[in-house]
Amino acid sequence: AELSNILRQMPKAELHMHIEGSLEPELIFALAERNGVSLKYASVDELRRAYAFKDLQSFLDIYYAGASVLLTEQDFYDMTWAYLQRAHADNVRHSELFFDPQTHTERGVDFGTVVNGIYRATQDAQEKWGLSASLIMCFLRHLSEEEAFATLELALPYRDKIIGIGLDSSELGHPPEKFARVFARCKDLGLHLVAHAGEEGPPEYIRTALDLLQVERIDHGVRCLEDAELTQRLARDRIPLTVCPLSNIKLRVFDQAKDHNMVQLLDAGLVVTVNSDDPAYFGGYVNENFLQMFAALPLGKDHAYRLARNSFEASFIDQPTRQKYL
Ligand code: ES4
Ligand code: ZN
Repeated sequence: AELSNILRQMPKAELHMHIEGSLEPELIFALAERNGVSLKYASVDELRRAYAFKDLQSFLDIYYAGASVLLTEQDFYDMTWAYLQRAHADNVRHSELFFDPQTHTERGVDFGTVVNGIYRATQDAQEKWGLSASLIMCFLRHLSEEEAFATLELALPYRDKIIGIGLDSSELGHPPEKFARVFARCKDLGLHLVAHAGEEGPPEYIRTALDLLQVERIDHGVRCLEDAELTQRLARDRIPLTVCPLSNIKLRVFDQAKDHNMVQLLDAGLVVTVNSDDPAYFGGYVNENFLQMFAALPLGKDHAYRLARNSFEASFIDQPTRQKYL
């Protein structure tokens, strides 16, 4: 079969996707209208034209502005349902969704409104397609440790709807150790742990995420190759990297698809997975990430199979279910 068809059709898991990053400009405008929220962009086209990023921060500023239209449980449902339809079309069988509660609670939106809306959409996807989806709550690293602890308190009544904890937003200047105590508390609660590290930040942040936060996966992690000892450790301990190729190009971590270090990461024996990060902002959902990487780099059928297998191995699906996919 044609490689592009294999990539599209193979069952896969998506492990690094910010649900607020799946808000398409059309839905942003529809929700703004429905909720009477005013945007500083006059039209869908004007908003889309603003999607020219020079680095992570320039993206985050627009991403938080986009999320400001989300107010009701139905808004969170509609956003999540739109993503799950796209994921299903890409043959995603399991998805682990990041959400950023602080982006919403800071605007006066109730924590339960956020979780209940997202969660109800995941239940409908399970029922309709057998697509399983679980939620990973992220702390915004530009906010304080105290604010992360307060957010964890808000989450406790919804503990059974959340499988894990992540760390996202501005990486430089906000090293993992800032959140060591709150991550330790989350570990005691039996939550899975992940963190963004080594996207714009140095390999040192990957090491401290492992040693001080005790994370099980690294989100991005592409800068690990600058440190040979760290790379060997990630390979030996089979710590997965949730790599987001189109994100890396849009945020200027790499200039072009052909410059991405995906092949070197795979050759180093790392458990690499392919993910869409913020698909509405970075030019495509998970299959588009696969297609563009495989078009630009010397990758073939065996790599496709390995990346799909890695996505299930690296997932937090319960062990018996995971075994079915491996
Ligand atoms: C993010 Cl690409 C990326 N990095 C860090 N934080 C984020 N939140 C949403 N997308
Ligand atoms: Zn991310």
